[in-house]
Amino acid sequence: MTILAYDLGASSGRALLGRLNGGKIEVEELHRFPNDPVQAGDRLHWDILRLLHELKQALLKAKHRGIKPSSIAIDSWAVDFGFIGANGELLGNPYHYRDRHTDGVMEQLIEELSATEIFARSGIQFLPFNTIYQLAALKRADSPLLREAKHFLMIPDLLRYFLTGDMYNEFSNATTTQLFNPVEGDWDEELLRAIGVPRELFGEIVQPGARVGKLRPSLCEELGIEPVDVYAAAEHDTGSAVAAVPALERSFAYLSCGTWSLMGTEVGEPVINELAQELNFTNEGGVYGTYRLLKNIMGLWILQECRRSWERAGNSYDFPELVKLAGEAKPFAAFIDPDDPVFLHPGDMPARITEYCERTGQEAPAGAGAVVRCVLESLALKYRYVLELTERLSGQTFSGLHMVGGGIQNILLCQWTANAIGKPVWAGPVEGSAIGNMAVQWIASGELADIWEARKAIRESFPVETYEPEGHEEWAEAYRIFRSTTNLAED
Ligand code: ADP
Ligand code: LRH
Repeated sequence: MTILAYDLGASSGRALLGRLNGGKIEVEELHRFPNDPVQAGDRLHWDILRLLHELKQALLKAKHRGIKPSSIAIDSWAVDFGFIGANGELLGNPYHYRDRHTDGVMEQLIEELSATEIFARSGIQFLPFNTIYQLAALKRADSPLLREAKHFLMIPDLLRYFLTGDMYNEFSNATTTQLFNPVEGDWDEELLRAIGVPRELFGEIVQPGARVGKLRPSLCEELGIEPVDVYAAAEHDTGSAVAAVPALERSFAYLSCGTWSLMGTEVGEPVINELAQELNFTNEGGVYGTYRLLKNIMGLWILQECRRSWERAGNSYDFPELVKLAGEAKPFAAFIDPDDPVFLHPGDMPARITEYCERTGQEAPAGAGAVVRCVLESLALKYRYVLELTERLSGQTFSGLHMVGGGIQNILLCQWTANAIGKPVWAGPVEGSAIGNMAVQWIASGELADIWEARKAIRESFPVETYEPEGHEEWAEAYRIFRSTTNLAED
């Protein structure tokens, strides 16, 4: 039996086939496609219909190979959404969370409601692009979309609706809106009232593993395929990635390392207290009643944008080339705080790194190798900072760090992370989100008993590379300089 997982990352989308053979998982990439946002006038959008087209291309590729998946599920990045109107059609084109229409809205809402109230109701970290601020921005701009909207669907909900014709809001992604109340277990009516968005737009919330329809007859006819069951996975990609962490113990720390770096631990209950709010940690809903106590770190996005800038200037590098150049550059020459707001929006990242260094009294890195080294070392050091906060907040001490996602192909980043945290890094699997997506499908169909059996199967099926920490003294000294240069608060 073959299953199909769609994983839409901010850097690319992919469709993977999965098979379970005697407890071993086999995964094969069926289709990979770009996921380039589109700037249209002043607005930055996702190319949602192109993504739907690519989902269909994957179904056609499977058909041409004589493969009929027994089930399908989709996961993607969090927070973004589309609206469906009275006639069942998509209204407008979903905004990209890096669009600037939310500028200043989080601050306004905090002023109106207080951060304590918002955090107590949602348990979600304050990020300026959270759905709540996107919706508030649309309301404040008197968006015609909001006036006409009848249903709110997040990106995977929306694509799933296109595939099946059925509308559901999936739980893990719903929690990332900052409009879901984990204590009450439903959409938070007070927060919705405060932003002036009608409760009626928000539908039934289904858990990862729910069967949420079948491919709709018109689609089957269009592609010449048979109907297939569609499940809800943990449709937030980070939820799926953490489901795929091949941990052996219940207490573990992870870093989901892709466009974003998401670092934290899995907990049984959301941690909603003063310290969590002060440290700006989040409690995102996970699989089978778990929550992810974690913090967003800007991640390899900075490198992706550097690469795009250099490409525009006529210098194309692939990631392995950039890693090689970084390895040859001078160590610990300059540091950035990857989470400085200047790095959030698309743009000329090398120039912003230069500005950051000048602002903080450092000599700016010159040349691609030096820039990449600065980014990767700074990320590794930021990981140490956040890992220590995770330990403090969760009251646990971790013996090492699990890394999953495309970023683990960057062996320098893995090694430097181990060096920075002074603990081993266990890296694997690369396609964490897609594999976590599959795990939920297999648990739903009864082929795997539970998440721990799934994690065991993942551990036995994919190579996990261990990176032992090296260079303790020099990394400890680098951390001290990083902390003072980036002005990061004392723990
Ligand atoms: P997302 O799911 O957010 O799209 P991925 O998990 O696919 O992200 O990770 C993408 C990142 O992985 C890229 O930004 C890049 O830094 C890193 N990466 C991908 N391939 C390689 C490679 N061959 N060598 C080093 N790094 C890589
Ligand atoms: C990672 C991710 C992350 C969110 C961000 C918007 O892909 O889903 O968990 O914070 O995208």
